[in-house]
Amino acid sequence: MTIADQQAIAAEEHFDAIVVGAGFAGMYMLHRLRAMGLTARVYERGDGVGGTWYWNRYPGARCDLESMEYSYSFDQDLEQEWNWAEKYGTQPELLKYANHVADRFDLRRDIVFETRVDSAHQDKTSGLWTVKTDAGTVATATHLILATGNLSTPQLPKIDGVGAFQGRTFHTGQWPHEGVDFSGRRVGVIGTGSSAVQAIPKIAAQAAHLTVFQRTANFSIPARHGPLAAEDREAQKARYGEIREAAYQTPFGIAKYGSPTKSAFDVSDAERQEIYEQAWALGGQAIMFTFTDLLLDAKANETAAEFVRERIRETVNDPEVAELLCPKDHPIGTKRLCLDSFYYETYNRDNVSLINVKQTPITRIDANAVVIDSQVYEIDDLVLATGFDAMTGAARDIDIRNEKGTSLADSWVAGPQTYLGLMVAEFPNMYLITGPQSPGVKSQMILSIEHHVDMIADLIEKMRTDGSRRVVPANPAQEDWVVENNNVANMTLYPAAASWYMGANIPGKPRVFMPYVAGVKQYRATCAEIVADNWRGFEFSP
Ligand code: NA7
Repeated sequence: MTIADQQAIAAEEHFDAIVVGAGFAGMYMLHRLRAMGLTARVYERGDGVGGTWYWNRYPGARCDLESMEYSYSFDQDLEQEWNWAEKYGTQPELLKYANHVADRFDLRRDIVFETRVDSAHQDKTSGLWTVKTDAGTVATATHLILATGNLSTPQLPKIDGVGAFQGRTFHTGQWPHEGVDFSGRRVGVIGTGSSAVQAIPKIAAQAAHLTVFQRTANFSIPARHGPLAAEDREAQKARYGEIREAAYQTPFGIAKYGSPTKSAFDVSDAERQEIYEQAWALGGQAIMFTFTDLLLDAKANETAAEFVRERIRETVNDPEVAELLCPKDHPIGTKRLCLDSFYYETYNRDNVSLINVKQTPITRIDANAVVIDSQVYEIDDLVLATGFDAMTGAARDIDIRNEKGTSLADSWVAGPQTYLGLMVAEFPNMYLITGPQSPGVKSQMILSIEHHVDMIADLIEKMRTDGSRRVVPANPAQEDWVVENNNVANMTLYPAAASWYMGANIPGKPRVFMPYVAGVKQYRATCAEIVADNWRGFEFSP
């Protein structure tokens, strides 16, 4: 240990809990810890709260769940006093909401901004976590809580020359706060996931020319968003408790869409078409909630997939472009379903071209162009809508070592292993909020965040009551949960897609299906049963 290290450690502060990240998860966690009378410190990379909604400021960024549901439920006054202006919150509106929550609950005084956590090492004698940051600070804590987000580590594509581009380069997940003016510019967008699908219509409306480089066509459904009428909002507020309760009883934690009751083949072709037409007219995720077997049976799925392809063919004037935009290599809903506003219509504009990079990938990026074989596409600006090292990237980026010196990255080398997506065997007193093998990304995120935060608070409370200082999941319980997670996934069509749920978007990342997809209702019931059985699978010690 150097003298500087010794001085730093001598000056260190101690907290009951250190929370990494001040997005929606970190903020609510801090609020709960404080209410329990515990000391807590939150470290946040950005200079403000909001996580996803702090970083993803690209044009058109908005939530793909309706804001009346995608919002905190933990405080009824907060629910009643906040007025969402639009059906699907825009990024600025969601960020404003996050800031409102931070102010309302006076959260900022325990959040250290513009500070990245570099390492968290657990002492083998005391069991305390020592957390070091890029600001050179050192602090210890009894509990380490990773509220680091599932889509928070932007992925730069491994394309030759990407760093040598001389124009402006933007990643959708690290968008400049002052915004970007594309007027008169030739813009290239790489990627056609949710971020690109939202950004492309906006960029096309401004740029001189937009070239979209598509590797995988994605299914996108019109969001049909618009202002949220005051009477609609107030009617929902009047029955907010009921809406939240209904959400818990659904697979995806979304009350708006009730659980379907029929198979796609329980109805005639004409009836099925009519049901899809209605869902299409409603927009949003509705189509995926029409039949019970859309994510279980390939033939059932294909009926919905083909319905959407037909809408694409109807919308896009050039039949070749339309065909290129029709997803054919994965069942609908097995990659994150995109919601859009005039995405397919954008390809009817004279200033937009679509380039297929599936069979022939981008060869390289030059100082002023994207090059594919001998084709040179000159651009002024490059937008990388290339996604994230999802679900495990942020936790793996921190040098986390348990009391034996084993790193989390090493123990997850073959894919993440967790108990309930909440804790990791052999990593005592370390908690994940909506970690892999929990419903998180396959649910209304804020609902799942609140569930996990409440469970972590309950665990810590139980330890206080019992006089335990250490909790860790037992290995067999974790192994069983990992097997259960895989078994559930293998009963569905999800593993059929090369998605970020599978780690497939990151070269070299193990292909393991990460979210728990038996649904929110099932997951909550399992957790409640485990807790009632005296936290079965968790080991507590003094
Ligand atoms: P996604 O959904 O991971 O999309 C990334 C896109 O970038 C996707 O179309 C990728 O194609 C494409 N991509 C990535 N690397 C390359 C290279 N090298 N060449 C060409 N194309 C590439 O990220 P988003 O930001 O859109 O959305 C993330 C989540 O945020 C979303 O699901 C919502 O939950 C919100 P691929 O499909 O891998 O072939």
